[in-house]
Amino acid sequence: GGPASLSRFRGALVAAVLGDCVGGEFEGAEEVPMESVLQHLSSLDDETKGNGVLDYSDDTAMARCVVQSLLTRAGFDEQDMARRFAKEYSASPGRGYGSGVIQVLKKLSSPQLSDVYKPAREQFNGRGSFGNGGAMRASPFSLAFPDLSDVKKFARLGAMLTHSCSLGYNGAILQALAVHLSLQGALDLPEKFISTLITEMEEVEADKESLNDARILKEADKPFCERLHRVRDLINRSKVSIEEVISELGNGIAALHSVPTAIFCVLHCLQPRDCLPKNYDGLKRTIAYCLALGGDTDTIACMAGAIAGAHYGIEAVPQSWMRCCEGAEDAYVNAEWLHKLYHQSSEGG
Ligand code: R7I
Ligand code: MG
Ligand code: MG
Repeated sequence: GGPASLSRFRGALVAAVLGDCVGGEFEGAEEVPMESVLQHLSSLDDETKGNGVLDYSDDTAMARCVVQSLLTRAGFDEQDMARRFAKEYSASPGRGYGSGVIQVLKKLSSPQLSDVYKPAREQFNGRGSFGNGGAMRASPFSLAFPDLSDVKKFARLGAMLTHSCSLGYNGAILQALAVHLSLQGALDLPEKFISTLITEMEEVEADKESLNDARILKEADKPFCERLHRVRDLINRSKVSIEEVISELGNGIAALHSVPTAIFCVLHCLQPRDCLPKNYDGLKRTIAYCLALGGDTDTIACMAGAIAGAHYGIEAVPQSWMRCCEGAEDAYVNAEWLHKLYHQSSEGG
């Protein structure tokens, strides 16, 4: 489809759910042989398997809250979104939430709370979390707002409801930027895609909080930019091993160690790769590659899935995978509502 087509919206939202559901199998694993990944993925083609056998985790649970809030309020409403996060957590606490964020979600459910950003600020001795929980649910912002500055502004605020450290919420901005660009067809020119991300993040990371957090946490001046430069170096190399990707970019639960990694996976899998089956198309390659990295596989596959899904569109999503994943059908339906909202806004209505 063309830029911002319905197919791209569906691809983004559905493939994010798929990444989360199929990635759950390997979350936290240190080494994942590609053989195990391919075995897991081919088991999804087994017709005798029931529908929705793979549960989604916190990644999708929170993304669904973001989607519902944006649609119901026809825009960003921090009170409404915070309430939905808290309600979702208390209804299904067993979705694999990060150990820190649980405290925030409990505080958010208090009816006395007036500043919904306060519980997040109290995390980790007042510096806030740098986990990837803000980034893992950032994609829907790119599907609701056509304007780049809105995408950045609301992805940041949406993340800050649980992640007030700049190394957390800037990861959400980066993820949202990547989905926004992919939706426009920007992955047709991968070099330009990565330079645009770097240019945008140069500005995002130039603010006082970001520079200060980076200094305190002993990271590079502009940590996400630095990682994006590493992504660019890696995609320009003829051969890259899984071990090098992990050591250069990471596969962990910090946003800094997972968002650039997800972006790399998408770029790397734009072409066929020797380690992946010849009959796999780009979207399947991307998800398989993410799982083979081990570590935070559900979240990296979820974020890469959103970016890749926005590029390849819903036609690239295997029907059998969709059938196996809880919440995939809802994502398919919600994508159309987001598509409407996005195009309403772009008409200036
Ligand atoms: O970021 P968050 O929502 O977790 C998301 C991850 C994804 O992989 C999900 O799939 C799920 O498995 O969890 O949850 P947080 O609790 O805010 O952050 C995750 C973890 O990052 C924390 O439990 C800490 O171990 C670590 N962390 C920090 N550690 C020290 N200092 C995050 N921020 C800090 C910090 O400032
Ligand atoms: Mg998860
Ligand atoms: Mg995870």
